[in-house]
Amino acid sequence: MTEETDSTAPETKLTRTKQDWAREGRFLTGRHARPDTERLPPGQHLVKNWPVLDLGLLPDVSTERWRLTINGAVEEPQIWDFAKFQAQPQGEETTDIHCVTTWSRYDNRWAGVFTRDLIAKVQPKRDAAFVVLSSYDGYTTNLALEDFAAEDAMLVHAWEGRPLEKEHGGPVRLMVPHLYFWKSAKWLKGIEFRTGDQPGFWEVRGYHNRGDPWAEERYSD
Ligand SMILES: Nc1nc2c(c(=O)[nH]1)N[C@H]1C(S)=C(S)[C@@H](COP(=O)(O)O)O[C@H]1N2
Ligand SMILES: [Mo]
Repeated sequence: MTEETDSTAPETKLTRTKQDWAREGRFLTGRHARPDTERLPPGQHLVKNWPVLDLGLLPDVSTERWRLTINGAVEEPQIWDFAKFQAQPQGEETTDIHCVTTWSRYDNRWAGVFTRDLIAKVQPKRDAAFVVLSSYDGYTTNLALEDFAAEDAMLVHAWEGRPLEKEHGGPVRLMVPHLYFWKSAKWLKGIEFRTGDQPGFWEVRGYHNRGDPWAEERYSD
């Protein structure tokens, strides 16, 4: 098992359990569906509440201390404090979320900055093809730039008209609704644009590199 990307993230009992599930192929139905015909992806069930799932550390990042570094293969690297983040073009979106542990939650109303606006600002270099997100709890996750740039993907600071709760990644988290929710890093600290891919915390522990819920890309083979 390679662990070069997450030296600061801890191994907990839940981490080990989820890693076992990945090895066993837990929850796999073997069914494929299309997002335009089936709103609920295969093997998922709906929840009304919003579960909290993370490594079990709750980093204490106030809006005063929060900084977001955007760097790597970009023309205009940024370091944003919360005021600078709030000064970016703001948008709203209502999306469904799908966790690999099989819960889905419909109609979450978010406010924040669309990744496409962030991308326009930093101007990725021509050969940038991936991003790696890093978080204040030591978590990391990777996405193809194309997935990160999805039309409805955002850096969110509010949910249902209220500031995003700390348990759910406040002050600012990623929200990429077309992929399993482990790609949506909470307590976002860094976005590195890269020419090469670099699997993150779950991706090196047996989770799929992309994580499309409708194709049931839960685990790597
Ligand atoms: N920083 C960080 N982000 C994270 C995680 C984490 O452990 N740390 N867990 C991921 C997983 S596995 C899921 S399912 C979602 C859960 O988000 P929620 O707790 O707001 O439901 O956050 C994702 N983002
Ligand atoms: Mo998850």
